[in-house]
Amino acid sequence: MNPVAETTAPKFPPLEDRPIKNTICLFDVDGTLTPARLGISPEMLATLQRLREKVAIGFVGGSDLVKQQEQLGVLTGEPVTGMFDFCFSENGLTAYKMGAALPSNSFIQWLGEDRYKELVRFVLHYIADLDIPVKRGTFVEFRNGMVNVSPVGRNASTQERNDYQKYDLEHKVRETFVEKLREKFGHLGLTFAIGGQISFDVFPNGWDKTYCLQHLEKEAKRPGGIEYTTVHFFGDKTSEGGNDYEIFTDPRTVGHTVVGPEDTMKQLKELFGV
Ligand code: M1P
Repeated sequence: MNPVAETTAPKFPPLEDRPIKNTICLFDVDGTLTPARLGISPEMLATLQRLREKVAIGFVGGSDLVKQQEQLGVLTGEPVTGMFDFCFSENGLTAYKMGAALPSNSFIQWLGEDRYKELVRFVLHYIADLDIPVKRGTFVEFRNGMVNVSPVGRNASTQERNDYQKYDLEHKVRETFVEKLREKFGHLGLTFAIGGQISFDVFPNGWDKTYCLQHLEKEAKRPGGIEYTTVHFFGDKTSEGGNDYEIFTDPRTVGHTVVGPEDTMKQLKELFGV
């Protein structure tokens, strides 16, 4: 299913007619709406549909739209851009509002080819020299808005991911790697964020999840646009160093820490009765 395919007629009230019109709920994806890298559950889907009757909803994830489509659209096959009012892939560098694309940005444009090559050369040498129990493939994933680096490789199976995560926690592989990168490349204005199970993300300072908030600010300035005076954010990696930390602590949001999708649903029930 093409995630940007035209969506069917809206089943939800237009944004300006939502009962709690100036409120939006933004969700991290992995560990918040879905188990890490897995699909959304029918219960979560139904909860989001009930919530969307009341407030605007959006997701903000580090992965690209194709991966979010796989995870969030798995049950219905519906384009994910039709399932949420706002879709912020790659932290909002690729963004959609009501199924229509908003202006995008890119990492390589910002960094330039030469500095990018220097970074990748260092990363691949470092991984080649790492002695860890298992290595698979795709150690560097080049994305529109960031580079994702994984010592075990993104081709690891679910079991290999879980095993690596345990190993990493004990041996601080990613933590040490990131410290080295900060020393060597910190002057370029890059952020290194450990978010998921097996990797970390590298992107320009400020291109964390707070990046997506500028789309909401632009929406408020648009003639007839809605000003979201309350922006709830739900995420599972909200501690310092986690990839939800910046948006969670941003003064423009009301942050909620969740321990997994079940907890997200529990908190939504308490807050909005859905
Ligand atoms: O959303 C959290 C992270 O999810 C994935 O991480 P991992 O593969 O390590 O579990 C990646 O998509 C990463 O970019 C993202 O930050």
